[in-house]
Amino acid sequence: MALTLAEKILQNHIVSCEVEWKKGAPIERGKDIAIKIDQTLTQDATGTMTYLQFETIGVPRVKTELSVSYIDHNTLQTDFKNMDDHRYLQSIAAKYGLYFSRPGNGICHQVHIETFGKPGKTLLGSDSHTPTGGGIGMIAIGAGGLDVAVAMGGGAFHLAMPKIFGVKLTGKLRKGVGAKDIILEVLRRETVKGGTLAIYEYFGEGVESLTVPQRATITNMGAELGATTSVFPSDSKTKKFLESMGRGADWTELKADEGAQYDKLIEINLDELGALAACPHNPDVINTIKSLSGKKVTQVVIGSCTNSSLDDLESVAAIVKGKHIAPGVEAGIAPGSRTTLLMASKAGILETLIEAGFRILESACGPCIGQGFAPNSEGVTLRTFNRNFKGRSGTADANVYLVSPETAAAAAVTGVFTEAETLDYEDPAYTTGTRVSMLDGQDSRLSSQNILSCATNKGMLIAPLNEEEAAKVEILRGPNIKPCPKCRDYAGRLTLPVRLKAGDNVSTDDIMPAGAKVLPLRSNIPEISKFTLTRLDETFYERSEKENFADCIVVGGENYGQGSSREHAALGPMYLGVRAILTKSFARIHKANLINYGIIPLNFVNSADYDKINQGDILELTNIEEALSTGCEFEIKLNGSTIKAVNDLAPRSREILKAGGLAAYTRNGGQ
Ligand code: MIC
Ligand code: SF4
Repeated sequence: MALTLAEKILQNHIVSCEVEWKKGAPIERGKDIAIKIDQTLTQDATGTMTYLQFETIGVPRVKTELSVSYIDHNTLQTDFKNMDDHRYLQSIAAKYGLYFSRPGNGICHQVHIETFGKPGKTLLGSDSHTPTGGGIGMIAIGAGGLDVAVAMGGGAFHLAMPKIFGVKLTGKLRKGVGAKDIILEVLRRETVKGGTLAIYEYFGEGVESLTVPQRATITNMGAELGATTSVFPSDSKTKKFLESMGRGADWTELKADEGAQYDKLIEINLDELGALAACPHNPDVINTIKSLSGKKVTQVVIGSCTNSSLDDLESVAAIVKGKHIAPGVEAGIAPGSRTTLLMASKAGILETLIEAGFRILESACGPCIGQGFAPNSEGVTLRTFNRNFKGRSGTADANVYLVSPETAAAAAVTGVFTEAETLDYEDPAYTTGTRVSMLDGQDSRLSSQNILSCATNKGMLIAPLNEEEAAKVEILRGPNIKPCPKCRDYAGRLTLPVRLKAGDNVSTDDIMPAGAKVLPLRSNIPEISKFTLTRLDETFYERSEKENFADCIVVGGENYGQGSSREHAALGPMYLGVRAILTKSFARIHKANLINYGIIPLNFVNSADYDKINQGDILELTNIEEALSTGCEFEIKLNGSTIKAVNDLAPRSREILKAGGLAAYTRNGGQ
């Protein structure tokens, strides 16, 4: 039977499955599968909670082939807290056999693909943009920190067998149109919830024309589709990329079987694609740059794990060369990794950017997570990032547009939305009519010797210690690092007031904001819980405190919990008493995090019931015990009438809820 590439990699890693399956035959979609995880990654903002949990598992050393702890989010150090976290994470890496990527080495996803990613392997990361690794043919999945901790301890990762959607690319991108425009086009068609419980697999002749960094832009932002992950084949381009990085031996060829069937087919002709933008305030509010052209821009920021590769910097440099940032615009650029920065410096790209007036930012998440470079009030900011949720930039009334580096560069020099392809400029990457990456090692812009010397300069990466040395390491804990709180005890029946009723597309930034003020509290749940749901209701914490943090429920609309993998968006509500969340639908990672922390995720059988509920109403969950034991629908009483909620929980998820969360379930011997 012909299989898709995604299914082949998954099948190579399956350790158990809810239904019977035979290798080589398709697995029923939606059924719980458990896969072996080869590699893990964490970043500092989710990492501290991950390792606090990992410490409680009690294994002396990580059991994966490779685990890496990155510092890239909390690098704005305004007091002791962030650096204390860095030191804690470094000591953990030393003790438990992980690589440690020091602050300044770059954004986890960019560094991982350059340094560690391998075609055909599985990667689980405590960051929603982990699917970046799909750009080199990995099955790379974002998850909550507790799931990553379990994987580091040797446990399998459980997920619902995804549907596999095929994206067939034909043609070639025109100069001035970016890989970002491809994923924006997919978002336009599919929306932020179109990819729930699905993998997007790219194929077709158009794939061959895309460089590895371009592919990684697409798989990175597949997270915004709500997808489990996205994947590209591993071909000759992948081989050249890995060779440039000094890792040719890590390459294997991978592609779908001839005649593989997809659960859905999307076709995009790259010849016809123009520049696009995701408009305020959601990544699927797509418009053409043509229709926005002439609109004034006040800020441009290039960077983030989506668009900060050498290819991206080169595209920008080509457009701004010999020009200057327009007077009404502030512009910043953050190379995604120190390796990229070094290469950009050797290739003369950095010089062009400095001459054009860019402010060169640290190789870190920075403005993408609201740490610096906040726009002006009511500002119009063009960013090459992947998320534009209201307030995430640090300015509540700013208008954030997500665009390609090409569009960002064109706006930076003209001061208005401009289609890059309407500008007259030379791009050395396009001399042959298709983009050739310097990382393909094919041309003279940067010698392969120079590329290799940058790629192999690894002083900012600390390798794991041997077991003897590791045993001597002392874990360093700053005063802001507090243990992860315990889940509330399981109850078979609950009477819950509706403490908040929210609308559609509530993001994890709404549930637990990031930004310079809140991020340093990621290791301290009692403190960070004070910011729970403040974006939607500033009184949420105060009201919870007034109720003595009594049990309660939150009601939401479609796609509740989209965005980040941060478990803090489950931990904060849990700490304040939220026992269940009733919505029209959930985003995948958030739903898994809720289950891991003992919060029951409920979906209306009939969405119209949403309108019957008001904030302050009392909902009685009368049959929790029966629903979790048998899998029957949940019954919720409201003023004498019954509302039904779907029970689509896998048997293992139901057991986790009954145990009072994943930590307790694992302690009791659950797999
Ligand atoms: C994000 O882009 O929202 C983050 C910050 O990288 C998060 C992780 C976090 O909240 O720490 C993510 O995407 O998972
Ligand atoms: Fe960092 Fe932004 Fe990427 Fe999240 S989306 S990992 S904050 S760069």
